[in-house]
Amino acid sequence: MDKNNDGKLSRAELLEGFSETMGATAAEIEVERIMANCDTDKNGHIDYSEFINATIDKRKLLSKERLKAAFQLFDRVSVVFNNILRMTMGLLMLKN
Ligand SMILES: [Ca+2]
Ligand SMILES: [Ca+2]
Repeated sequence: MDKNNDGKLSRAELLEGFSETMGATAAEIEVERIMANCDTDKNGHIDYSEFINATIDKRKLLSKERLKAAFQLFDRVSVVFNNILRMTMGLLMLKN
């Protein structure tokens, strides 16, 4: 999904990726949600630290079910992000 391999996901890259698996309108909604939740400095890109911060900030608020839903969402975003989230979830499961 990271088409230009700069280690960040732009809004356009996300939209392009999601458009391959769902309708344009649904893709737009998904991307808006991801940008709103993860792009904390609002520069239009999601980088690794923002992704990790979003995951860690929410771990106290999210139930395991919601975490699982977030996991499924990001499962479609990127294999790399997916692996990071798997590790994070593994740590959370151990703590709980
Ligand atoms: Ca990129
Ligand atoms: Ca950003």
